[in-house]
Order: sequence, then C-alpha cells, then structure tokens
Amino acid sequence: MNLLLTGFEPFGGQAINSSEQAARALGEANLAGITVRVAILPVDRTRGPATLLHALDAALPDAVVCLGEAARRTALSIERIAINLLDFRIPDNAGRQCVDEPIVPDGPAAYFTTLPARAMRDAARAAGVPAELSLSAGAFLCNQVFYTLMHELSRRGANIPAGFIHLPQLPEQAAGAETAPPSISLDTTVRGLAAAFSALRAEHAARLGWQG
Ligand code: PCA
Repeated sequence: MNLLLTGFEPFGGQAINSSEQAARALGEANLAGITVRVAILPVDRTRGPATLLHALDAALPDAVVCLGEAARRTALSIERIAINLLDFRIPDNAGRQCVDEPIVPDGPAAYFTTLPARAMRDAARAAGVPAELSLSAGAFLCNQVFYTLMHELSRRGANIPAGFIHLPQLPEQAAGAETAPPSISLDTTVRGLAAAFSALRAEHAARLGWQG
C-alpha cells in the first residue's frame, strides 16, 4: 500500500511540530507492506492546501493520512468529520486570520473520514498507545487540509481511504510551558500510528479482496 503521510511545520510560536516529527520518523520506519511518502505542509491558508494537492498528484497514493498537532489532546485523535469552515483562533504563519469563511464556497457542509477510524483507534490502543475518535478537527489549518483532501478526492472520484489524525504535543514542547499540556513521546506516537496504519492496510487489502 502506498501511503501519503503529511505533517505540518511549526506554528503558534513553537520551535517544532509533533506532526512533522512523527511524519518524518514514520517515513524512515520500516512498516510491513506499506510504502510511506512524506510531505510537510506550511501552516498557511493558501500554501498548506496547495502543497497537499501537489503531493497527491505526485504520489497518486492508495491511502492518505494527514497529521497535525493539537496542544490539549490527551491521545492520538482520529478525526471523523471535516467541516466547510475557516475560523482561525490565531493567525496562520503568513499572518492571516480568517473569520467565518467557507473553505469551498457552495461546497458540502462536511465530509466524513474514509479511514477505518474505529479499527485504527483499536489497533493503536492494542499497541498500548492512548487513542480516541474525535468529532472536530477545529476550524484552523488542520480542518482546512482535511476538508480540502476529502473534497478533492470526491471531485476526482478517487475512492481511497483518507483522513486526519491530531497528535498531542511532545514532552519537550510540554516541558517549555508554564502550565504543561498533555504530551506523548515521539516513540510512543510512532508506535501507535504504525499499529493504526497496519489496521488501515488490512482493511484496504480486504476491500480489494485480499482476504487472509
Ligand atoms: N495544528 C493546527 C495547524 C497545524 C497543526 O499542526 C491545527 O490543529 O489546525
């Protein structure tokens, strides 16, 4: 299975982004039966989605997982819904702040993930890594990229599993904060995602008729 895996550059005054670190580590890991192609997206309302679309064209993947950091999450959060809304809590890295704008004017209100979210969550938990299903990816760049991904795949009629996973911060980020947010180490994050991707591959293979 060819997996396109994206992470985000740092934002909000942070020196690193847990999603970039995790995406790069998984790009170098040996995952049985999975070839990972990594792209790092700018936290920029124009260049972020554009970089994703470019990576999609370059990879023509069998599956897509976009990763992002969410500072207060306590577990790997598999997002279920992307909504057609830009409502930024802070400006993007180019200094632009969107309030109550659609991502795609006249686009559908929302898209569901096409990842086997529950199986992926269960696989991460079975590997000893906290994981949960989440109902909102927010209204910042992560949700924008998630919505753009699902809209583009739907527009092209590409019936592949695709979706978004939010990650807590890394301990080294939490250590820099006066009031520490929850954190999960890079090793543990990578172990949980690797288990989730293995469940994704099994589901994908079964869909193609490759029953064990
Ligand atoms: N998290 C932000 C954008 C980039 C990132 O890693 C978000 O949750 O929207």
